[in-house]
Amino acid sequence: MPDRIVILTGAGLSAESGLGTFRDKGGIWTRHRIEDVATPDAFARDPDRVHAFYNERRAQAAAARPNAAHVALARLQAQHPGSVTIVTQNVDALHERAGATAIHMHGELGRAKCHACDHRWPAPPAMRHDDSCPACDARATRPDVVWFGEMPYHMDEIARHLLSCDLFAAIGTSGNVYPAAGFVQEAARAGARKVELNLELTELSDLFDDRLTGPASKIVPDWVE
Ligand code: BJW
Repeated sequence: MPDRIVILTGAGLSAESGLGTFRDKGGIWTRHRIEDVATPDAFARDPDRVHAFYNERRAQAAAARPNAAHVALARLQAQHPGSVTIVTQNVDALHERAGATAIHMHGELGRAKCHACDHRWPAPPAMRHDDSCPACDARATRPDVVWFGEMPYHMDEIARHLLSCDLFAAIGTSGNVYPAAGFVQEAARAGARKVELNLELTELSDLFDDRLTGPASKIVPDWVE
């Protein structure tokens, strides 16, 4: 078992928990335009529409349960304390509910953020943009998620982990969105072995040393064993 493992997870990990992916057939971005719900401009133009989109997804995520892949990753992390860093692009809390800790680079559905002062706090099940901020009282509440054009969270911490890892795994992510799509190359520069676990090959597959294809609930537990 390598000393330092970084695992990047994406929407495919939670697909079998019933949460839709973004770019697969029937995915979220085939039903909603990114420009309408996932940019700062969309929020400025029509905050009610953006909140309706995220309130629905928050309810779906609350009803979902971790699947065998989340459980296997939590077990791996528990068996190797301090060695396994999970970086997730997912805004659900399924890693935590399986017992793991994860770095949420694209934020969390379960948190709210003040557009005026950047204060962040646990989100109510249904949020409105005129809910007031507990820190500054401004009525400018938004979901604490990272939209296109915004800086993902914890980038310095993630870069440190990538620069010192021996093994990098990307699970259930299409590799369409940067900076996460560039992590495999950062891990390569660190001399890490790279493995991709996905339902199918992706545009980035050639950058990996090993490729495991199949549903996450099957291939992740098998890989962790
Ligand atoms: C299964 C499975 C099963 C299915 N088992 N597998 C060039 C041109 C123009 C713009 C850019 C550019 N290069 C970079 C940019 C900027 C932009 C970007 O990347 N655009 C691209 C479209 C090109 N990026 C940004 O704006 C980011 N910020 C930024 O870059 O700041 C500057 C910066 C630079 C460098 C360092 C630091 C900062 C922000 C991106 C924010 C993305 N936000 C979203 C929404 C989050 C909130 C929400 O959830 O609503 O994040 S978009 C969406 O995509 C979400 C996801 O986290 C993200 C990635 O999607 P993911 O997880 O890969 O899902 P899918 O659906 O794409 O793929 C699912 C995969 O699962 C598939 O491969 C399936 O095969 C597989 N699968 N079922 C296993 N059962």
